[in-house]
Amino acid sequence: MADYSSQTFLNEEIRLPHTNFKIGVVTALWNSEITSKLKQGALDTLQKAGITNITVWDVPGSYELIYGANKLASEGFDAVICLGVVIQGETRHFDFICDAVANGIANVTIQHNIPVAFGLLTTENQQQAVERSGGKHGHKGEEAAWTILKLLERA
Ligand code: DLZ
Repeated sequence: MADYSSQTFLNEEIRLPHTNFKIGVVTALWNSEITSKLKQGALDTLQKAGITNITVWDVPGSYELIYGANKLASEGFDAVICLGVVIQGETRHFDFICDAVANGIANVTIQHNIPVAFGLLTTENQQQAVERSGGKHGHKGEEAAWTILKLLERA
């Protein structure tokens, strides 16, 4: 069975056809102490791969990632990385946001036929988010960027 643990999978070599891709990194400002780490990890990963044409766009909350991704996709970007953190609260807001973002981003990737990364942490608490933004459960910002690079091998 394939090993999907972060390390094994992220070490796989990326062979891009070129490095002139125009990539958008859209990041939610809600929970910015964590989303800023996700963004930095994504940017570092893209830069290590030689990508220089990167547009960074901070949007208010994760719900707005849908608009951000759709706007950049309609402007001709080759790929978009969406980053956000939604922490479960006492109301059903969590479910509505997570469902909307998952469906919204899926629609963008299908309608514009470009890779769009779903770098959305959906956690029960802040600690779980910390552990996934450079802690013991890896770095989901780096993974989101790696995912995009892997898909751009076929672009
Ligand atoms: C309103 C809201 C809440 C309660 N929680 C979060 C969250 O945990 N993470 C996040 O990124 N955004 C949250 N938001 C804001 C919404 O994503 C959105 O910005 C507002 O509902 C306005 O459209």
